[in-house]
Amino acid sequence: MTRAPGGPVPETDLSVSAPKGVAGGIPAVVSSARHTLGEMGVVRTLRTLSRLNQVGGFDCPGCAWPEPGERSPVEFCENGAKAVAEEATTRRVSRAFFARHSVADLATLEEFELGKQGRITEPMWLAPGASRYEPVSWDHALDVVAGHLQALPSPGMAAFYTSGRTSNEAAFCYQLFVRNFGTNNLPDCSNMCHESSGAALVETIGVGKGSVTLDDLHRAGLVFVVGQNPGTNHPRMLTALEKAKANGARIVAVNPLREAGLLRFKHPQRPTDLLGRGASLADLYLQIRVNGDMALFQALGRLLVEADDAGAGLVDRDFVDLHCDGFEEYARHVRGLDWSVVESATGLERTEIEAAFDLVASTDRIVVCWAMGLTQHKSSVPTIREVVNLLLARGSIGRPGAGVCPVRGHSNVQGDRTMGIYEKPDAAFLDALGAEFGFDPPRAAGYDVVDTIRAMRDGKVRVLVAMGGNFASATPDTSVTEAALRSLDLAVHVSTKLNRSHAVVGREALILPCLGRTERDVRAGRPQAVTVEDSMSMVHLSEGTLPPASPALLSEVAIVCALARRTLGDRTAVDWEQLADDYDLIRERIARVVPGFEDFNMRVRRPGGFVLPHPPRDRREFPTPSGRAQFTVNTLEVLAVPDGHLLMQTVRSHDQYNTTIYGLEDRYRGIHGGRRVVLVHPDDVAALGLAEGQIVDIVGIHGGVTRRAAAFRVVGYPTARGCCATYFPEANVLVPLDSTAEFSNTPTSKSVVVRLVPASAAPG
Ligand SMILES: Nc1nc2c(c(=O)[nH]1)N[C@H]1C(S)=C(S)[C@@H](COP(=O)(O)OP(=O)(O)OC[C@H]3O[C@@H](n4cnc5c(=O)[nH]c(N)nc54)[C@H](O)[C@@H]3O)O[C@H]1N2
Ligand SMILES: Nc1nc2c(c(=O)[nH]1)N[C@H]1C(S)=C(S)[C@@H](COP(=O)(O)OP(=O)(O)OC[C@H]3O[C@@H](n4cnc5c(=O)[nH]c(N)nc54)[C@H](O)[C@@H]3O)O[C@H]1N2
Ligand code: SF4
Ligand SMILES: [Mo]
Repeated sequence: MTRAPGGPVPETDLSVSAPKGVAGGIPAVVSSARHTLGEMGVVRTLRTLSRLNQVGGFDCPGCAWPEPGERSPVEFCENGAKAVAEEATTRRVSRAFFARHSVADLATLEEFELGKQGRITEPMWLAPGASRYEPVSWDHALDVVAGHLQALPSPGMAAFYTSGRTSNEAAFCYQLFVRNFGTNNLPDCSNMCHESSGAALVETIGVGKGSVTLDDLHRAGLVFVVGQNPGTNHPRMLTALEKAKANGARIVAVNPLREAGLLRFKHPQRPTDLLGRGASLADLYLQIRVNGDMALFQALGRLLVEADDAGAGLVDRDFVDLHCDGFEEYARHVRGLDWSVVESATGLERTEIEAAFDLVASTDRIVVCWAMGLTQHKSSVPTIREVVNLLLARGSIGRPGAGVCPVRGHSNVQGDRTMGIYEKPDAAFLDALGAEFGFDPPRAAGYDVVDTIRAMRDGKVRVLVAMGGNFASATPDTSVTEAALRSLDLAVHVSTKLNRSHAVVGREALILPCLGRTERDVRAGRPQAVTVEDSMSMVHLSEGTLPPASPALLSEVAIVCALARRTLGDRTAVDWEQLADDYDLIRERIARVVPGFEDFNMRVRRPGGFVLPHPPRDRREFPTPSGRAQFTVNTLEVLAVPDGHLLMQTVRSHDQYNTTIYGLEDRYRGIHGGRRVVLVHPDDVAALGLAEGQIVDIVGIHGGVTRRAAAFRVVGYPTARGCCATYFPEANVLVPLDSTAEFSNTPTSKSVVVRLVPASAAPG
């Protein structure tokens, strides 16, 4: 299916069945087998999957969920198997393919088709004014990049994006190169992902990362899973939830959609499970309105404070007095909370919230897990602060079985930030970096993703270098972003597979093909391993075993070091060649710059690696300016959704990895053969005068600009009233660039006010 010249057309193969009530089971096994065997064949599949997530093997490129200490021989899920198959596929993009397809042609292909072409095997160059990519030598490619970067009037006219699969070693070298070049323009996928979590956690507990281990989750008394769809996006989390339940935990799901993975789970690798009904997961399912979570957590706070006022002793006074600031102001604020506002914001009955509160009151071993359903709203940072308020009041941070658990997406997104991929680095990090490498790093904050798009649009950024990812499709406001990308002098993509970003280019472009996680990385005759950090701050080794997809591939580390050497010339005191040839030397430098990495090379070679320090988790120490955890007062604002409109969220299907579309089966939600659907509550379908199955355009107005996504099929679906859901990235055209979260500048991909209008006769 290609993009039709007049715009998208309705998908004729699309069909809808009832949403599933259980995740995993035989369909998960069948689906992973179909994908892996189709891409890799039997021998390669067995050889590759047997090394996945094993000690001495490679880290799963799927998500950032941690591996348990004791590994089973099958330590991966359907999502992991698909992510591996996507990378370890035997298909290759040939020279002939690039010769056959002009860039304009590539831009008519769907992501699905671009990805399906297979691995990129050699550097490709789109010369100035050319219409097609042509193969070039690495030497030539490096000269092109260095030439452009050196010619810029100021280093700040380039931006250097990172997606979250990049290893610690590559990320560390990359930020070193960029800062040595002279800018902090280091936008990354985190800016669109968990930035809000980092901002809220740094402010309140002093560390921007989760405070729980897998063991804490297993020992919890109560687990909230808020704004997260683990059955699809972190499938092995279901095993942890199942274990927690077996140990007596209760689970509360908070989600506008009824997600199968939160209802019931059959372990796909446990034969006894495959025949049975599976384990039920959520004890309470709060089908909250989109963006209603801040009201929910304030309401839980109010019930807690009131019960405490009445002598229930539910506030952990010892902890609060010893470790926290601001409890009284917080308590005063939540006492004044208006229930009618809570009910309209959450769409929940007061009795439902009281039922959740009874669980909160029943244990102080509370873990709150969350993902994009909490982080991609205007009020995301205050919402997450509100989660922290509740946990602090119960003394549920720094206690076994309790804490905050932002569940990260990309497999090394957390590690990349630890390595300094950040547009607003702190002074201590820059001081250490400058001292170690003998230069003066730039101090001014750089551009994040949204500001990079603005700067490209306004002609202030002329060169974009992307270490992985798919900038064109992952970012908001597709039309604005694509126009900005088309205005560049040069775009450089270090990539494994083709995607839309390679087709939406300005004057000149380069695709630099790199090794993936699964592949052997040999430098100077010696095999190299890289390291990654998971969502629970465990750092461990990853070593690929497959022969590279092509002899011309270089590792990300080698590419970064070569770019740095060529670009910086004698402006750098760093021995880039040495670093590129021995990753142990990079780790030695990391150990001297990044706190928590002392004896890095030795400790990371222990089976399973090591865990980074986390003062709130380890010692109930809170490295905030006052040295205490902060309660906060957050003003509750309810998003105004005018009559006839819906609050739209964008989600991932079960058959995609971000902008990589594996297929058209969203099995758990019952959507088959297509993706241009909008999920709406059946009563809203009727109230809006629409019919299920009807084709509509989705229209949003923001800042006086109308945005339209054409030809979506209306599907009646169990979602909260007043809300609807579409898939990312098809709906990104509707997410306004200028609608971002306060304090984190994350695009509000989960709260877009839209109208559904009968499809126009001539779409587009
Ligand atoms: N298979 C697969 N795995 C992945 C990915 C993938 O694309 N495919 N992507 C990876 C990445 S980078 C990330 S960041 C994670 C993302 O993992 P998730 O955050 O689970 O991904 P989303 O599909 O964005 O799902 C958001 C969930 O939040 C709910 N939600 C939306 N708005 C609200 C709200 O206002 N309140 C509440 N309470 N809930 C809400 C949605 O209904 C949905 O269930 O997954 C990672 N893992
Ligand atoms: N509307 C909406 N927009 C969103 C979101 C949403 O929920 N809704 N989610 C946001 C989130 S959470 C995220 S994280 C971003 C994701 O944004 P990105 O990380 O930019 O996007 P991906 O689709 O994960 O990138 C896929 C590409 O990475 C390249 N790649 C894969 N593996 C490797 C590798 O090992 N090395 C290198 N160099 N390249 C590799 C391949 O070329 C592949 O095409 O999207 C954000 N955008
Ligand atoms: S849960 Fe995530 S890290 Fe684990 S195997 Fe599945 S995709 Fe890979
Ligand atoms: Mo993400």
